[in-house]
Amino acid sequence: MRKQLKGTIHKLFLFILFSLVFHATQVAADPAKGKEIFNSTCTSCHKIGGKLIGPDLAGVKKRWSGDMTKITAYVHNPAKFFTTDPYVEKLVKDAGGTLMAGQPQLTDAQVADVIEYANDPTAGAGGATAGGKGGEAFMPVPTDTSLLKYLFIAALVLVIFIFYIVSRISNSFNKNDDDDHGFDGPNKGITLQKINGVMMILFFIAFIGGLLYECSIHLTPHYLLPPAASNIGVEIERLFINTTIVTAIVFFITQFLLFYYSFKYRRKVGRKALHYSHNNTVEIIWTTIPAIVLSYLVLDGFRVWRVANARPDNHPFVVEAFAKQFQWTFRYPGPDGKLGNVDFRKISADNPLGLDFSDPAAKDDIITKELHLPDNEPVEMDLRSQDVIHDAYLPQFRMQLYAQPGMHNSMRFTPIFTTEEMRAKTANDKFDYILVCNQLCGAGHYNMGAKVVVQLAPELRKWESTFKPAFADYQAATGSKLSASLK
Ligand code: HEC
Ligand SMILES: [Cu+2]
Repeated sequence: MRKQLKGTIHKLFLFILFSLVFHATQVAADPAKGKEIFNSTCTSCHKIGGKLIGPDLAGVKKRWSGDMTKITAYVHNPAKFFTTDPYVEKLVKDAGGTLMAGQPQLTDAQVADVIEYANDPTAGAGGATAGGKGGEAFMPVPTDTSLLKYLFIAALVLVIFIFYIVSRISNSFNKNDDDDHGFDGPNKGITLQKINGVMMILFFIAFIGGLLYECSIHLTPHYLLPPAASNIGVEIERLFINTTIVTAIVFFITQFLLFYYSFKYRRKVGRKALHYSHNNTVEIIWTTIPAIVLSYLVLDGFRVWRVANARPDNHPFVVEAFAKQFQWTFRYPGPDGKLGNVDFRKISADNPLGLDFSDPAAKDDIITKELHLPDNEPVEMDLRSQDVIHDAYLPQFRMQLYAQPGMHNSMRFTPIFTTEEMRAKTANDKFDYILVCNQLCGAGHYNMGAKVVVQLAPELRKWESTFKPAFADYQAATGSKLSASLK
């Protein structure tokens, strides 16, 4: 009996202890940890103190009546709430129809940390301003879409108008079939054929005039990219310009002939079409010239393709760009010059790139939010994606390659101007190279970019040395979690 009672009391005691510990881990949300998770995982869509792709999270706890179980379930799997919870449905609607990406890799405690921080970023986080660098919109957030509506209405009016004109024209053809002004009318006065012919010429003049006007505005340094900033980029630009010149010449000649002949050979009473069946000289000319020009363009392109894809054994500077909705993260190999192994199954809030720390080469890798490249050194940029297809586009370098889930793509090029040099070239001391996503990857696509800096190798090493290895952060994070649960 006594023994039984003792056992029961023992169990009761253990139960109370467990619930206390459980409760403690529940309550002791750590906003400082939350800030880190927020910056690494949520800033691609959330900004505290403003709307980005998702809503402003400040004061979020109150909106969910402090129900952490529900918030946690939502953050883990938002889709579950979309059709059942009117509040979430409204959130989704306000976010332009985007459902939040689920974050199942976060533990309950981590969600509590991050919500604690996001709910009130000033509490316990040393008065930090929300979001830090990652929370800033890379591109300005479009807020006013009313113009689109007007464009849509204008397009609709235009379509109706075109239908109206077409029906009028076909009516007038029907009516004029036999009368004086129709198809077979007299060859004097204003005939439909003359109107059509003159309109062809007028259209051509207006069209070419508009085109030249457009070029005079947009083919100016303000809108064009600055000179190509990589060795491959210079070649690609040359290919691009050659092709543009050739096609532009052909375009002007053919368009001019199209409209001019429509005018010149408009129907006239008494004029018969000439039956002209064959001319060998003409055939030879318009076969050989395009053949030669096209062969040149293709072979030149092929040569550049081979250079761009060559893998000379010249020990390139290696960096990895990691893509996920909607941000870029970069990884440098650290002192050993070797990127460590990765495994997508190791991706977690504490290890956002999924580094495999059992590989010694991974232990000194560093993770950054800016892409720094050495000047005049061959660079190999490896690309990875966590979720969907993204596209690493470096416009000033004229380089672009897909980042695909499950694939390791890489591109090689040599930057040829430092950021400073480019600032001088563009006479713009605020100039910065950028990396942007060039594949429509979701609602936050427009915001998926990063700053790129090209600098001399010693400066770059100095910049690299300001970062702790990712492993140190990982150890600190997992270690402190361990000690927190022991407390
Ligand atoms: C891919 C973009 C994206 C990411 C990344 C993201 N969210 Fe969201 N979040 C959204 C959108 C969009 C909404 C609006 C509701 C919806 O669409 O589900 C939302 C809504 C929320 C809400 C409800 C807000 C309210 O006002 O009630 C919470 C809480 C939330 N997110 C937390 C997080 C946390 C924590 C993270 C990081 C671990 C995160 N989100 C990462 C896009 C994102
Ligand atoms: Cu993208």
